Amino acid sequence: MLLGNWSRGRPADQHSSADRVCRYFEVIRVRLVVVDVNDNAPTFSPQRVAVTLSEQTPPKDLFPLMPATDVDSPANGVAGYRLSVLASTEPSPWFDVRVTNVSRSTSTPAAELRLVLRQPLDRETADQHHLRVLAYDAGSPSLTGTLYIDVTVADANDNAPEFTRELYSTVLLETAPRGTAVLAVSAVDRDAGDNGRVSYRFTARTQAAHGHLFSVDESTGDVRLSTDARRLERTEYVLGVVAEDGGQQASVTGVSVSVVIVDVNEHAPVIAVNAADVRSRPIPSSYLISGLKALLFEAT
Ligand SMILES: [Ca+2]
Ligand SMILES: [Ca+2]
Ligand SMILES: [Ca+2]
Ligand SMILES: [Ca+2]
Repeated sequence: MLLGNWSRGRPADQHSSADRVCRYFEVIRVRLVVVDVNDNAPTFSPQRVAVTLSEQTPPKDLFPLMPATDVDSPANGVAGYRLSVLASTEPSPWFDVRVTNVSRSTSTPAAELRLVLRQPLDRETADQHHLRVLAYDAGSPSLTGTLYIDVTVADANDNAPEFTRELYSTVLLETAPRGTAVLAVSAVDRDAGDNGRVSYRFTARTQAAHGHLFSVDESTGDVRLSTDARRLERTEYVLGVVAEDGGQQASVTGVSVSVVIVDVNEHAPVIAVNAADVRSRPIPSSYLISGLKALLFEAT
């Protein structure tokens, strides 16, 4: 929009003789003022950024963003920013944007724009956050520009392995041979990569006391007999098993495994009868029955 005013030069009769040739002309000074209208929206460059943050990043100001620019006058320039979740347009519980060092002297009033973490992240809850930052100007109607932010949450070793049971127990027949699978323990770690890779071992005490009788598979958690069960001297063994993740600062969790050794009925009853007594005289059936001696025993 153009606004203007104008002014005439000196009257012709006051001009010098040299000016008389121009007597039929007048000098008009025109001052034009261009009045800005809001015909430009705020613009981000780039329009999409990717940010990777550890899930242990403390909440505070972080990650500077390039503020939007608006080539209109400050009156129609950038007025503010709004951050929302991309999918729902709702505010994000984790992120916000903050403008600092605002200056109205240029067409880019926001000197600094920062992505702000409002609360701790948890990769196991959400490993990606897709955000939208809307820059709006002060014009009427207001125009907007959009910045897309893709946040990837990097894993930290913030979970210890968890066994699927609080206590494992089983029974083992005394006839079980060496190599028999006693049972399998299992633990789950919610972290990713090495932080979530679980390995198993006996506690130092169990390894020292019973490591020659039982073994635990490092990767599967299978507990096996390392000898024939007949060579076991106790009727019950309590083994301490540890699950450990592969993080640089490993987390460990322990569990008890109870193994009870049970007898096996390997020997049939033995009946002892005095055959001579049976042949020498008639015996009532009731006597015969009462004279039988049955002995049930088991080898030890
Ligand atoms: Ca504008
Ligand atoms: Ca976590
Ligand atoms: Ca872990
Ligand atoms: Ca984690």
